[in-house]
Amino acid sequence: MTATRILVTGGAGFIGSHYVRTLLGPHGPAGVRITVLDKLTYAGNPANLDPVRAHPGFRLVQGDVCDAAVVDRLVAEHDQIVHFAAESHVDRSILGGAEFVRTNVGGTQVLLDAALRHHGRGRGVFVQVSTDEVYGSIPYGSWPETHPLSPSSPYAASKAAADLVALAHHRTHGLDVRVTRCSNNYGHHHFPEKLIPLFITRLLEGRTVPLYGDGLNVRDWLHIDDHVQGIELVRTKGRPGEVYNIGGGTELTNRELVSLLLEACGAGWESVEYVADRKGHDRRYSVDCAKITLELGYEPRKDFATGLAETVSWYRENRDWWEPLRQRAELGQAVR
Ligand code: NAD
Ligand code: TDX
Repeated sequence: MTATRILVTGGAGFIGSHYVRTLLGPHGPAGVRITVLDKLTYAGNPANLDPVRAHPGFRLVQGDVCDAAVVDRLVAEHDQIVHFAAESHVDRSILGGAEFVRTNVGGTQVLLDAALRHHGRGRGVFVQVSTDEVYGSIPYGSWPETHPLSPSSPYAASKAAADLVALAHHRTHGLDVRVTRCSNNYGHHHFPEKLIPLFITRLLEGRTVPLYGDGLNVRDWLHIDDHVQGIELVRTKGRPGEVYNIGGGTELTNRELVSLLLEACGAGWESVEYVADRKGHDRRYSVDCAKITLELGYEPRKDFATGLAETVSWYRENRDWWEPLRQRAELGQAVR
């Protein structure tokens, strides 16, 4: 059997590294070789890949997805692309959108150009890992994949633009592009700038946590195992040119989530500071997952209470991982 050679961009980040560890782990598919292309920005951490470093099918290349020469050489050597690399934090995009457009839109275009040259029509698979945030906010109900895009933050707008550019390469050139749009992920190795890891690490240090606005914004929290499961179904069984929502986690207001985090970390509501709201803060996200469920057999497996308890334990036991990241992670009041 010939190996499937997969180029994973952004594979040193939170979700990308979990994808790589899963595929090259004991329960991963046979015959897969993976090259990670990662710029190792503040969010990229080569230590996230330590468990697979000795795997014969693994390679890490430090490089930028906007660097056409590096991308061209790597795409030529691979059969498929799973594209995670992105600037991913909404608050940073409010401080400045340029890097988000450069990486998230420009980098995707560079990869698509190389895929056209080396894979072309009917060959290769290009999985564009996107987000539920491209749809904007929804007060009730859930978005199907056909819902018009209405992103609020510069981050979400850059992801929406990248999705459209990628899908256009399917329609125009027949490139096998498949887009996934997932809800909020949680789990271990999550950079401590996002709500769950920021709050856990601050509470473990006995500090206060900043809750934006009235704390009634709603998110659907999905464990990284289930996101990876969804991406794998799309990579291996999805259809070219299609978009697949991934979600079906646990829908909570931020206040409900914070209450669970306080309990898990042994802190009380006196540790919570209500701070000014995020600009353009989306009230609620909710994806309709009927398509991936019916077509590909997707079903989220990780129970939220178990997943959250495991996540808090991981941060308790892995201070060496997050303590050096604290300064890079905390943006302070500037973003609000
Ligand atoms: P992350 O910020 O933890 O990781 C991003 C990775 O991309 C890092 O390793 C970083 O070094 C790398 N990177 C950034 N710019 C690069 C460049 N120019 N060239 C090469 N590498 C570069 O992000 P994450 O949370 O793991 O998200 C991964 C993907 O999943 C993103 O595309 C994001 O939009 C999407 N997504 C995230 C979530 C979530 O809840 N975190 C939900 C849905 C979709
Ligand atoms: O300090 C905080 N206080 C707070 O109240 C932070 C960092 C966040 N929040 C709120 C804002 C959101 O309502 O918590 C909620 C979750 O915030 P984030 O963790 O920043 O996630 P979100 O903005 O929902 O975006 C995430 O999910 C979709 C990821 O960061 C994106 O990359 C992904 O596409």
